[in-house]
Amino acid sequence: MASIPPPKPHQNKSGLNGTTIVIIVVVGIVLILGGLLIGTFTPSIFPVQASAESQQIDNLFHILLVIGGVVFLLVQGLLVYSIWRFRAKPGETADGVNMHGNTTLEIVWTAIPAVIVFVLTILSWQVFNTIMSPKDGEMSIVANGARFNWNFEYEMPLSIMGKEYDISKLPPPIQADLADDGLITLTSATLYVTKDLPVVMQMEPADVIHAFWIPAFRVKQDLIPGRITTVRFTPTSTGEYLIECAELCGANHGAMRAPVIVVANDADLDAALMPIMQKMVEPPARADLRGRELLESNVYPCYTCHNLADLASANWVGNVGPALNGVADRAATSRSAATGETPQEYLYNSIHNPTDYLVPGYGALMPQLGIPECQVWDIVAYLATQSETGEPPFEVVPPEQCVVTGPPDGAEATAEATAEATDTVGEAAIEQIGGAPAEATEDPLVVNEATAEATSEATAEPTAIAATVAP
Ligand code: HEC
Ligand SMILES: [Cu+2]
Repeated sequence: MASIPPPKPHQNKSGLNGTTIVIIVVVGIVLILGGLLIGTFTPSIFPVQASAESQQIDNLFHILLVIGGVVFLLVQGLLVYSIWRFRAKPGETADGVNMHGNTTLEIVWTAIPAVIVFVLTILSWQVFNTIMSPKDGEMSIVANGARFNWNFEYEMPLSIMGKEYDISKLPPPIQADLADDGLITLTSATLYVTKDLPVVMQMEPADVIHAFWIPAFRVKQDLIPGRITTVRFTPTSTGEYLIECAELCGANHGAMRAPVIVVANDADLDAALMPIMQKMVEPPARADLRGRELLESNVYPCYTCHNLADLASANWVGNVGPALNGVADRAATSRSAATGETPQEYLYNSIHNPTDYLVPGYGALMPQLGIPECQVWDIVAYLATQSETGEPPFEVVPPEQCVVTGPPDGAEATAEATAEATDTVGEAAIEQIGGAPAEATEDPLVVNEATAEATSEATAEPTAIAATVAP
């Protein structure tokens, strides 16, 4: 039993001889050169650098790659060497040598990584601080993430329209928005930013955790329910890049992408945002057309969950929620029967309080998006047209504050004309009343005045038309 003597403890040689020192130095040089090679060539597979931050982050990452490369080669090298040098000889079955350890070695391999980690902490902290410190003249943008899209809110002056408006004739919600700070909040499905203009972006999700990620800017930050998170970046090259969601957030997470377009200067930014503001200050007179425009703009994530043939060209092909084809007929029959609501109440609530009533077979996936009330009514007016016949099976009567009392006949003429003309209301109205000067088509307010004049002679009883506003 006790016939096998315990293995003799291994004796450490004290001191290193000349050959060992040469080998250590040579191996060290090879490792560092290898790390530099890895650190130099790996960045060639990175995305382009399109922001000031991307340069700082890549520089830091370059250092990490060199250090990581050295450690990788050292560990893998020792592994391969040990497999070759210490493998069992044929017929050798005894245990290996019993090592009791080497205090010097342990101190060295603890101290070196500690110093490396300490230095990296300081460098990372510096880069993080530089990126997150407020910049002079930075532009403030709000980003909203919801399964499964992004939108971006800007505060812009009316002057980007490049023409004069009679503020008292603008849609009432726009007047209210202008009254506090002289700026209009507009929402875009594309993120527009200006080259060399620092951006500070504040973000909050409507539902679950998402992550805002622009690979070309090296910017990545989670959106956390109930909390506002911030990112800062300064674009440095014009062009179009991609925003992605980097947090698995549900069935259509892979589609949660949006373009970010870096324009050359302020004038280009104004020009990019102008069409969005135009839809707000010169909205179609008909609520259903405003609703359609809103849904078509893909500012809200509806299209990523719902399918709707009428908006197929605007990418309405989602299948997380029920298809909205014929939703007006359902609202008027089975849905109002199931909920005890009027069809318009049902549609309103299905958007505003989506989980109050769940369509049979579907879970509580639809978020409360906080869409302004009058916009919801515009969407309801549009959804009411989604019936078998194409005619609304019920009338949508929005509440008082979403209705503007317009001039009687002119309003109707305008509305009818708009039904035919698919583009601008103004032009159609001019055709309808006839004889307005050509340049008037440029300015909807002139059109409105012309319409009012034409109708002041008419004697038909006044009709209220819904004249609320897009975003
Ligand atoms: C994250 C996915 C998701 C998004 C985004 C979403 N919905 Fe829904 N929607 C659903 C689901 C799931 C249901 C069925 C369950 C329910 O009734 O809430 C539904 C139900 C509906 C219904 C009721 C349909 C019926 O047959 O009665 C309407 C109307 C509707 N959504 C409109 C919209 C509109 C408009 C938007 C954008 C403002 C939108 N949804 C955004 C998932 C979504
Ligand atoms: Cu997401």
